[in-house]
Amino acid sequence: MRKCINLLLITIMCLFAHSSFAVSIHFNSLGYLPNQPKVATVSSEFESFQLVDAKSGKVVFENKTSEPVSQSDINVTVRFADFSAVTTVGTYFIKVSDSVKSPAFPISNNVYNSAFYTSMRAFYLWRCGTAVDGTHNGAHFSHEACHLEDGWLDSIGYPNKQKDGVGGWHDAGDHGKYVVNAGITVGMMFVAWEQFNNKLKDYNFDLPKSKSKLPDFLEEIKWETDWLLKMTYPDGSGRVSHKLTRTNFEGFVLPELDTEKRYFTVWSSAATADFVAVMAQAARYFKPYDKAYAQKCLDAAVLSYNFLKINPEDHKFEHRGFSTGGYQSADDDDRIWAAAELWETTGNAEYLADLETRLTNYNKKVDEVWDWGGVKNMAAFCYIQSKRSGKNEKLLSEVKKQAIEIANTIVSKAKADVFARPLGEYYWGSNGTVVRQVYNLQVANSIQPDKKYVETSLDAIAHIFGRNVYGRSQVTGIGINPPMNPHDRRSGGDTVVEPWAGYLVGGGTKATDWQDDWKSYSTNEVAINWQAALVYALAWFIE
Ligand SMILES: [Ca+2]
Ligand SMILES: [Ca+2]
Repeated sequence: MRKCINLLLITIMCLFAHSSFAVSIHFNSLGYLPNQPKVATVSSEFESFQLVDAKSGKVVFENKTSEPVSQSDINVTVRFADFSAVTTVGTYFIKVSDSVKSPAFPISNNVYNSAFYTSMRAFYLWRCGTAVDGTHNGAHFSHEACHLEDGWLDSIGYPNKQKDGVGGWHDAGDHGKYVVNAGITVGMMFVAWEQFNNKLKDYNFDLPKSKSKLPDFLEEIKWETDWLLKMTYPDGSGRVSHKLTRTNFEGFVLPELDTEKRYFTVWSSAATADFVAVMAQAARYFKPYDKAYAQKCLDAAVLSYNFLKINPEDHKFEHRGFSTGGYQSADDDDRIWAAAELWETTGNAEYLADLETRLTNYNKKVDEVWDWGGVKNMAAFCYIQSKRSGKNEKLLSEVKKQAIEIANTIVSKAKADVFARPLGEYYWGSNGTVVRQVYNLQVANSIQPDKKYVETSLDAIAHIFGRNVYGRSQVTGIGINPPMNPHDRRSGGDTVVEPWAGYLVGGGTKATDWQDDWKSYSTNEVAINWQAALVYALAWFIE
């Protein structure tokens, strides 16, 4: 009954939101950086526009919109309103007629800071094995300590035995924990740390008090790496369980109400390789703060790498009655990533040889579209950006060339899309790839700096926060008319109307089929892998 009342309220709020905002104007509702391009997409009937200072009411800029442009996959004809000439910090709105104007937005160097805080803090709110609570815009979210029995070993040959698997983050809209998806998630967050730690090291995410001396950003990642260390088999072999879940998905309840037994499942070589990669990264980035922990991570990475070396076949996850997320993936990309990160951490020639052999064997060394099922880019980009010597110059220049070509393709796709979407296709979770491609663009920019890579990265973020066909933010609690009904068990299971804040939803699986409906797991779920890509993209552009 409570749910019915919530849904009714939400419906009323959505109707109100729709009627109060002009969706004739599709823009980045977070705002714009002063010295970067500023473009909105407007309905084709508007041939001119004004930019108005929200405080004084004065028109600070006016111009014609572009010629009309049509796009068939979303069946729209639109024009562009370009106000890049305005570089003065302030709060503005776009006006296309006496009655049609956008909500106010800032032009400032810190327009991404608050979204970055909230989207990174979302990981804390995903913590399993502990109580969490947080407030966003006056709404309070909390759950009690959960899943303290994690987990049971029956599935891997130890009937009625338990082992400590408490901790980590819930994976997505469900409460399960999956190593393959944790891999790309933590991997992207460590890349953010590698590249932007000057900005991140002093960032405070209001985490619970702890004795740790770690910067908050690393402390939150450690919540996950601590759990990952528990996912190895108890036999000391270095094999890693594919996941820790129930046999089937739980209902739409808060985590502490999900009390059915959860199991360590059988291992897979993809999960084991991703474990190696992430533990090798952890060894690098925790070393300045905690040498003992870094060594523990490195030892775990080497043990599992050596296990994979003597077990070279692609050992798939066997479901054996589990119907929770499959995360089934061929292991070649995971193995090359493992080799890359171990080389970057240790400089050991054996790992470099493994990496270079595998990279040589790929014709396509860099991917345009990628997610948990294909992490080759993590290896290729580590190789490109590593400062270590000894690289095969011919191979390196080929990988760089391909990275540039792919980035140029991404740029051209954004330019061809009326909402500057840099990804030319739609599928489950494609919002995550829209922001993950920012890593492709960052790598290209590091090889051959060009403002088009920076601008397309900002286009990707703008698309997520409102410059899209819906004219709506794709992140709960942030930006214009954000999702209210994500496929998220915490949001569905509590009595708070607003959804848990800061979460990127998966987005349409076709150009116009996104539904803000909790039942639509294929378009409106939340997930750690997409979230990490959002955190990465925003981290580049925070002040
Ligand atoms: Ca894979
Ligand atoms: Ca709720």
